[in-house]
Amino acid sequence: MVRTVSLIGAPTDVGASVRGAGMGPDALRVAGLYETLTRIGMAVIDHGNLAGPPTPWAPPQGGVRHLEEVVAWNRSVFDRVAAVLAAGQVPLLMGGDHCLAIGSISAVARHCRYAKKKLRVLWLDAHSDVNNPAISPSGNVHGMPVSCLLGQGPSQLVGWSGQPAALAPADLDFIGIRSVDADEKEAIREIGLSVYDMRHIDEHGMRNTMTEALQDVDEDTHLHVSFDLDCLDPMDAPGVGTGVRGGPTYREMQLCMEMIADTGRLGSLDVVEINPALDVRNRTAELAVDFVASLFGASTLAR
Ligand code: NNH
Ligand code: MN
Ligand code: MN
Ligand code: MN
Repeated sequence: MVRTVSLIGAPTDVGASVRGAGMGPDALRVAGLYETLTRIGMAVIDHGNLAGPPTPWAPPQGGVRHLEEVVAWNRSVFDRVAAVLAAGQVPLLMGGDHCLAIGSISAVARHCRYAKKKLRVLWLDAHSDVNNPAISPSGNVHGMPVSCLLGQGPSQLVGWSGQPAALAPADLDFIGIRSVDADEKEAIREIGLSVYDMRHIDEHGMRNTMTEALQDVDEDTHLHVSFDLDCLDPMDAPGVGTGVRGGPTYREMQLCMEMIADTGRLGSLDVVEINPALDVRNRTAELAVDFVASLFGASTLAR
C-alpha cells in the first residue's frame, strides 16, 4: 500500500533566538521535498503553510518568550497534524523552529492512544531541549519542547494530548546531543532520560547506537522522528540558528535514517530549525531532503 505523506508548513521562528527559521518550509520546497518523496514512490500532499501571529521579538516574561504566540502556532500545528493522522496519512511538519514539536507530538500522542499504538520518539538534535521557564538561560521555547511534552512546561503548553504528559521519559531517545545547559543536565538526570550523545556515538558507532535505540520497536509501535537540523555538523548544515560543532558525519546520519526506515514503523516526522537566512545556497534544506528520503526508504540499491 502506498503511504501518503502530508507536508505541513509552519513558517515561524517564534520559539527561537535567531530570526529566519520561518523561511524553512519554502526552503524545503525549493530543495525539492515534494518531488523527491514522489520519486521514491510516496504519495505526497502539500497542504501549504499554516497561518499564525508574527514574532514580536519581545524579552522573556516569567522565563518564557512569546508564550501567547507560541501557543497560537502550536494550536494550528496540533489541529492539522491531528487531522492528517485521522486521515491515515503521515504528517511531515516543515518548521519553523523546534517549539512546534509540542503541537506536533501532542497530536501524535493523542492519536496513538486512540489507535492503541506504542509511541516512540527519536529526538535528533545537538541540544536536549529539556529546559523549562525556571531554568532556561534564554527563555526561548525551542529549548523547552521536551519538558512540555513530559508535562513540565508552562501550563498553557502542557496536557494537549489529553493526558497530563504526552510522553513518558521511556518513550524518548535523544541522538546526537552535544550541547546541554547547566541546569538542563540536572533535569536529564532527575527525569532519567535516554541520551545517546556524541560521546556515545563516537565510542559505539552509529550502528550500535541505533540498534540499541530501536531495540523495542515492534509492529505496534508508532515511531515519530523529531529532526532538528542542528543535529548535523555546521560544516554540513550551516543554515541553523544555533549550530554546535562536532555533529555526526553525513554517512553516520544516513545510516541513522536508513536504520529507522528499516523498522517500517515511521509514522510522523518534524523537520525543524532550518534557517535559510544563514544558509549557503540552500545546502541545509537540500541535506534535509536527502535525509528525509532515506527515512522514507530511499537507499542506494532500493528500487
Ligand atoms: N539550550 C538552548 C536554549 O534553551 C538552545 C536551544 N536551541 C536549539 N535547540 N536549537 O534545539 O535556549
Ligand atoms: Mn531542537
Ligand atoms: Mn538544536
Ligand atoms: Mn528507551
